[in-house]
Amino acid sequence: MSEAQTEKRKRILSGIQPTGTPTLGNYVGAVRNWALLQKDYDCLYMIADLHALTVRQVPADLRRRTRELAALLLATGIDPVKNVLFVQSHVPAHCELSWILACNTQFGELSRMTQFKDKSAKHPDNVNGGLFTYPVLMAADILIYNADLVPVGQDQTQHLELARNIAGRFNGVYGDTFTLPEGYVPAAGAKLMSLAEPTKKMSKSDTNLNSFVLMTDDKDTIVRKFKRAVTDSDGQVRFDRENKPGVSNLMTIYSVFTGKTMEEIEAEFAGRGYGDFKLAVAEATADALVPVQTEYDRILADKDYVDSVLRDGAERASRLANRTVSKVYRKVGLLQLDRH
Ligand code: AQP
Repeated sequence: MSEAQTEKRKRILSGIQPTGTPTLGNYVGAVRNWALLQKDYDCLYMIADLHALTVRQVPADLRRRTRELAALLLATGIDPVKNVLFVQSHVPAHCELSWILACNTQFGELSRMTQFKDKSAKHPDNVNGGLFTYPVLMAADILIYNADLVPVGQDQTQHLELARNIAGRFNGVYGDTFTLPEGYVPAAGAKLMSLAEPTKKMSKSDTNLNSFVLMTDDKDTIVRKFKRAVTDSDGQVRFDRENKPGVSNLMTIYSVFTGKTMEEIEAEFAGRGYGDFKLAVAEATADALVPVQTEYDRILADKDYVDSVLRDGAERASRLANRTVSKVYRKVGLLQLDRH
């Protein structure tokens, strides 16, 4: 029995935004690990469509992508019976709790969030209130399920800290209500960088289509994108994030899919050009993605099945979430007619 099973199973909440087809970065850094976590934890997997609205979306695309994302998550092996897979907007309680938490969050705290500053700079024409209060909704997403653990990348640690602060403050004023969530760093996670600008994170909403590999890209596309990946002129396959970010990023990808260490990769490609190396990275990537893609096509063809999973997920998530909201409403003094 694993360590996590000897005590009460911990609860994990993870989310992904339907802002585009997930990239290799989303897969390696997050989604690939999710199916592994279900063995040891009670997992809730959320498609964060409300968060996606902080950036302008094409409505029809957002709707389509939400269903596609659900199918893709199922294709990676997430079991919808063992886990709760749901769409954020299908559980209105998130917004209800978010308001209460917003009333317990200071303007100054939100002003300090670096992601707000970054995203405002990236979308200067749409610095909306949702972008500013996004961390409060994220706190609600986590606290509403009393999640013990939240897998977060470096860019989200500040938001998790805020969620902990809000929870601690609320507990202090109204009595013990929320679990204080901890960050969780998956054993086999890695941050992948853009293929076009390797000092920047690989992102699904990047406007440069050559900057990412999508989880649904076919082998020819994958080969083409890796061939174009920015490297350097010194011609040596050597791991050095600082001075050789492009090559190091490709080595990270190769290492993830082959299990080889950086030293083994350096030895394998010593004296060979980047051409051979890029092709090997592309092949290892395509080999890893093909089984997921085959399963994805099969699952997506059955829309009724995907929708039934989401309906069931929404019901199960709502049951947990409504319980928390009801408790919070009572604690803050909102009149509930069905209570005495
Ligand atoms: N490049 C990456 N390397 C490793 N992990 C990554 N993640 C995202 N990009 C990388 C992880 O994927 C999960 C889901 O991310 P998200 O969709 O909620 O938002 P994000 O982090 O903003 O991802 P993107 O692809 O960059 O989306 P857009 O372009 O819409 O902003 C998270 O766990 C994240 O850490």
